[in-house]
Amino acid sequence: MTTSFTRRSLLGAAAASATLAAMPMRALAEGKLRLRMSGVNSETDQRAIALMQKFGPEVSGFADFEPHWNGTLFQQGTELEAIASGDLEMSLTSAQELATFIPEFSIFSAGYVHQSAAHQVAVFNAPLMDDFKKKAEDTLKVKLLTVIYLGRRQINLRMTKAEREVKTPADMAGVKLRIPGSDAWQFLGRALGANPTPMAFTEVYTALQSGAIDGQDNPLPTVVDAKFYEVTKQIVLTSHLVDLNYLALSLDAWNKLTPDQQATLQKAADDTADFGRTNQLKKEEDLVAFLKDKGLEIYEPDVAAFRKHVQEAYLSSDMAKQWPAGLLDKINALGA
Ligand code: KDO
Repeated sequence: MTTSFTRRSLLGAAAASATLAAMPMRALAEGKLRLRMSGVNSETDQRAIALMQKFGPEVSGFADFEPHWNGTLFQQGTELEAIASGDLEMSLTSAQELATFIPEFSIFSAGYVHQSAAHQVAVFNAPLMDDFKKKAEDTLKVKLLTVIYLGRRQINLRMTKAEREVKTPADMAGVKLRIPGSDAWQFLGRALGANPTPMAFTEVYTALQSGAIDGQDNPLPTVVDAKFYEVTKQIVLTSHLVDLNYLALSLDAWNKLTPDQQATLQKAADDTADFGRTNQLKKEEDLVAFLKDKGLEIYEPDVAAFRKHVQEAYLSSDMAKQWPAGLLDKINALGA
């Protein structure tokens, strides 16, 4: 079960860290800025590889990048609280997590809104994003450095296609689909027609193996990096969410840097995002053959039916009422 935390506890921690930020700059004078990062992904994940090959070396003149993968430092969903309390400096946060504190972020987590990796970049760099970045800084003391391409999420089931063929959302009725714990994520699971089951990422493999869940959804590279293909039988190519993370940095850490160091760190983040995106896109192309070789059945459902059902669910939801007027049109206009 994902460990959730209350808005109050997070904001209390942010206030505490604000006093820390007032401390003299001796921390930087004595040594390099410590940048602890926690992620639940594996070290073979393209995001981890890009961060270790690009970000770490590019900031090494003034900062020590300390990645901790596989959820070994903090559990999924607790990283933002850890950053606010000064126990962590970086994470791969998501629009779904941010929406827990800033509800309008849910628009960036809605199924079938982002159209491609390039669309994600255009949206993140557009003026429409400025207010969202400021709210993350004001509310959570977190600076969103760049957008990281996670991939197109697909439905991945334990059952064989003969046992459960999925053509439309109606075919997902009763399927216990694991999806992360926040409300925005659970909404997506219901919009797909499934019975969403909240669970931390690090528990998914065992739950698939034991049959505690019927399936999960993630991009193909994650299915391989987390070895979900060993305990599942089919992949339904819904591409229901062109998913992303935001590379999040403690604002207190950012404010300890000189303008030149900030510019170097920002470039390191953008280089990391570009490198990781290119490699993740290539992996997505290559892995269909790999997964078929592993015996999984991979096929396209009626994607139009999924898109229609998911978009109608979002547009008629209370969640959409929290989206600033006209924002969805602006996002769509930036697409292909
Ligand atoms: C997941 O838990 O399904 C998810 O894909 C959610 C993402 O936001 C991100 O946390 C990801 O897991 C991890 O980085 C593991 O790939």
